[in-house]
Amino acid sequence: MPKATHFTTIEQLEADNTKLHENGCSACAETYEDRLKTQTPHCKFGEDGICCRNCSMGPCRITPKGQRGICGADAHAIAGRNYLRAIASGTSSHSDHARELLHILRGTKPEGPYTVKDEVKLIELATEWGVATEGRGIYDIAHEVAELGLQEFGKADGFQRLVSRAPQERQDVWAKEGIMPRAIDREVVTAMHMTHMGNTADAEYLVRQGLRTGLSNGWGGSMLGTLVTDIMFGTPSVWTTEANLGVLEKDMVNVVVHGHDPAFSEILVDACEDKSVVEYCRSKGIKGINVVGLCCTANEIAMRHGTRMAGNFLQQENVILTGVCDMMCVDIQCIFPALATLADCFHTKFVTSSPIARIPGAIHVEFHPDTAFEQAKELVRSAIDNYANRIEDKIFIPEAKQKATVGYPTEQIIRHLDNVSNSHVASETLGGYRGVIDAVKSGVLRGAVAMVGCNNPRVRPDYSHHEIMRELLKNDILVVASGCSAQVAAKAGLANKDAKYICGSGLRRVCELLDIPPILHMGACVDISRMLLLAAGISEDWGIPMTQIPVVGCAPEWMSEKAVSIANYVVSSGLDVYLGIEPQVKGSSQMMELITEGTKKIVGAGFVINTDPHELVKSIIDGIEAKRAFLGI
Ligand code: BF8
Ligand code: SF4
Repeated sequence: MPKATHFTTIEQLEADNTKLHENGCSACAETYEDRLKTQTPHCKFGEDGICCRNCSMGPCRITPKGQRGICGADAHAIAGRNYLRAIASGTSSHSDHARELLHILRGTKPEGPYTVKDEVKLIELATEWGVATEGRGIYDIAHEVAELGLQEFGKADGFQRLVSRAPQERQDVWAKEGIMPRAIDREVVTAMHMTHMGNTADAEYLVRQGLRTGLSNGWGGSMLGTLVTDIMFGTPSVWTTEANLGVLEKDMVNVVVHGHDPAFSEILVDACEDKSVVEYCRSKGIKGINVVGLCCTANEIAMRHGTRMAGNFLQQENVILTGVCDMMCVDIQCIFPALATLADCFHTKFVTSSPIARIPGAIHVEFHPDTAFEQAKELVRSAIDNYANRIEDKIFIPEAKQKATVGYPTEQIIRHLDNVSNSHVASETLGGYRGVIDAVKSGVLRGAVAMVGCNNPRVRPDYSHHEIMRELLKNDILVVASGCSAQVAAKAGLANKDAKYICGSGLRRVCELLDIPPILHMGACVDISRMLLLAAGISEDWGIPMTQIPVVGCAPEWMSEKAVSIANYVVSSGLDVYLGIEPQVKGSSQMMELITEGTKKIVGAGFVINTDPHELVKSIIDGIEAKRAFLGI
């Protein structure tokens, strides 16, 4: 068994963080820790979700003496409307990301820069959608599939096509409850319309539209995003890589890609490997180019190239504070506007690329599909030129990094299960998820948890993820992880095959047999759609509804509106979601009841909220055991 020191503790991560902060202070830089002080305590009305500025009679807020806004909206209406608007925004973000990718797929051509890499996945999707494939060129098919995918956003009639991938039981529930997702834009627009002054004031109907809007993300936008990414850049496979700030190199040009859009990061990774660019780097006497990822982009490129991961959300400033980030290139979502000013305190070139995310002080280079590769090479050359501008006194690279095995989309999980024969854990009948289901039925595995979401300075960053994951592993509960949660696992050394040594004996046996780490890295936040398909596959192979499988979701430090949308589609899909940060609806007793208990009556699942990670993980384990007891296993 490896020593405890084999894993990186939260205390070690925090010590590095403190040193980096000091490094920043000496460079007159300000970070989120400084700004947090000026924003604490937070506005109570905002925290409770009971301020409204949906019209200019307001803003209105609910107080003991003012129980209604000027129009008469009460706390429930106001909190419900704010909540639904968050879901609409989160759904827009994931879905617009997918839409951009579909536009690129529509323009793919054999000579690139964007091509079709996974033809099998394209043909599968084309067949599912009734697109003729016989005797047609692959690009012809890709363009028609892209066209149909784009129609999922604005079609006048019908529901999301990918809903047909959900178990029939779920589809029946959604149809019966009137929450079957229509066109994605339609659901978002309806949510915005419902929350306009003078429309819905009944919290239940706001929550119902939240479920429907979330579904248009999970079984629509996000799933489309994942599929199209796989088609254009390849379905991920297993890679061993490294994670944490120690992946930055003192004697190499560090190019950091940050954000979410793989169409951007893939091209940059290619540009960093381009022969002429590498030669240019050597001509300057520099050892090489070190391209690393941040946030969800890190997950995307790690799973397709083995690219190393510099960190998650709250580490984005730390990357610049090391003093060796020669260029940070960002696209969309979760990018601190603070990075532009922070970069000015160091030598870092901070480059934005998307018209959706313009930031004052940044160098803006708008990428165009046809010229993307040339633009990317130009940027990397400019990063190489910038290497000479480093300021020696400001350099501090924490040493901490851990090995991580990443890249487990559903296809990989099935492949691993199929590779096992005559096992003690899996049944004789292999194929699909039978092996894992038998392991759960026999109790070797107790269940599985999808660990997702961000880190958040409202709590001790990364701590909740860390504590919860370790406890789950000890209790023979398999973890699948995505987004910033997956990176906590990677940084801590828990996405490493050696992490089996801290697992319970059952999970350890499964890891040994399948040759997997106990935390399966499934990708970025859009890839939570992969988790939906995993849960759907387990439910169908088992022959029980999704609400009954001992699988739940957990977002212990969520912060973004995307996370609110995700939580809604996971719950709508029948899986309980455990939250460690309270949704901003606390000022409404009705809303609190609706999101925890009310949705159980609609979709059979709800939120469990607890800000103490140890209590939260206990309730997760109890929840899984209750599901097992119901099944009599
Ligand atoms: O989509 S987990 S902080 S990086 S929102 Fe953002 Fe949260 Fe990280 Fe990716 Ni997801
Ligand atoms: Fe106030 Fe009603 Fe206007 Fe909201 S919609 S700001 S509660 S008057």
